[in-house]
Amino acid sequence: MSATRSQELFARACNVIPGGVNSPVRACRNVHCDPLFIASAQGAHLLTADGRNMIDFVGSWGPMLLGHAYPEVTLAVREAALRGTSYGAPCEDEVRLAEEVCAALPSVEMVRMVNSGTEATMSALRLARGVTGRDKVIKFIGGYHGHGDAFLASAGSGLATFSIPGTPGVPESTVRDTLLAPYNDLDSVRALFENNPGQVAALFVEPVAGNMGLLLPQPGFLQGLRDLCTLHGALLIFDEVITGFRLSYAGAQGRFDIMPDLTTFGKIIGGGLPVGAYGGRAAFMERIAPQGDVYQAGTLSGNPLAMAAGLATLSVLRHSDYSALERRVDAFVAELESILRGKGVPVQIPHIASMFTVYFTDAPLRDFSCVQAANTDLFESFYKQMREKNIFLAPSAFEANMVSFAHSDEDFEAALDAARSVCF
Ligand code: KE4
Repeated sequence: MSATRSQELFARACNVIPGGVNSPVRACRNVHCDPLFIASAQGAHLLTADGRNMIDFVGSWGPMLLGHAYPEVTLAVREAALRGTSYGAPCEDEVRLAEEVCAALPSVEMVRMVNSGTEATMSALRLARGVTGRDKVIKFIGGYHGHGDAFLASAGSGLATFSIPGTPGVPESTVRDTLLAPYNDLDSVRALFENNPGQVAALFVEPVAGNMGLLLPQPGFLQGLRDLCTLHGALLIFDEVITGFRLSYAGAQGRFDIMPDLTTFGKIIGGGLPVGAYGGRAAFMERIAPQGDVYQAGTLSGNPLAMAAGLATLSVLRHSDYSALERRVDAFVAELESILRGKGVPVQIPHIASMFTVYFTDAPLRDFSCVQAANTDLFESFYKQMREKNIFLAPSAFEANMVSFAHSDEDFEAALDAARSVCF
């Protein structure tokens, strides 16, 4: 059988790009598949280089909450491009997007735009260390906060997918200040603070974990983190790169009514263009150069096209019915869980708002060790069969699937029909 266009492109890509992809998880190695190359996307659908029309539950790993090529977003980017692609000087849309983010989240009084979630978390950590004069940082095993050195100690997402324990290239001295606790384990966090008195600058948490697959915070967990950080003088930093503007228009912090000291953003606030941001109380943010002495910079930060895409996206989301979408996802997940359980396999599908992950296990899902115990062979079989039926799921058991406002009832039904035909 002749090679598909995707296979031809992947073979060429592997000659000039490490692993043939520009981000590891896209390589689909965890499910022993080759990646599908995408030619275009519209709404909840992807068109592959071979002309396959697939229903997309990855959503570019989060940005595409409105769906692909949303008209207002595409028009805004097109019009911005006609005004030039980068100025190296401030523009009005940077102010407008910053004002919109601050208006949406009571904990954010000031915000700095950067170009990725990784830049946002790296910068937020530097700020926390600058503000507190402390070096240590607490994160959760399986939590992923981008590929900044300090966070690559038992990280989730791509690293968990490849089971890479830490990674070469990160000096031991760097991760020595990174303290690890199991997600949902307040006692471990309390012990870390007590064993490192006055040394912890910040605690980073994904308020809903999206990089171990989706794991929900147990009742009281987030408030417990808030209380411990306050007690020990550390900054509570919510990494809302995924959950920001997805769990609600006020993110996870709005949904769970917790006020972090700093928040990191990405994905949705760029509408698919490269944007990250970090923000919080003015007293902290004013320490960032040039107003303060904590340095952070970026040639393309606040890029006019990215700002236009983010503004257009948020202007629609501000009036979108998140609850209605959540009710549709709840119904879809309940039916999917019933279909798969009917095939005699252990399955759980934790979900919240427009995110879900399919775990093949009956064990309680509390932290990364629980996720690691799930059956990845069943996951791989499920993934491959769904992909054959043109359902594009996240190619890893350590990722969350993302639903958009563009997913129709027909899209949900097609995914359920595909699941009904799955054999284990
Ligand atoms: P980026 O540097 O990839 O824009 O953001 C890093 C990041 C930070 N914090 C959280 C909670 C994140 O989820 C991410 C990135 N998410 C992964 C997938 N879950 C991006 C996909 C990829 O690495 O290709």
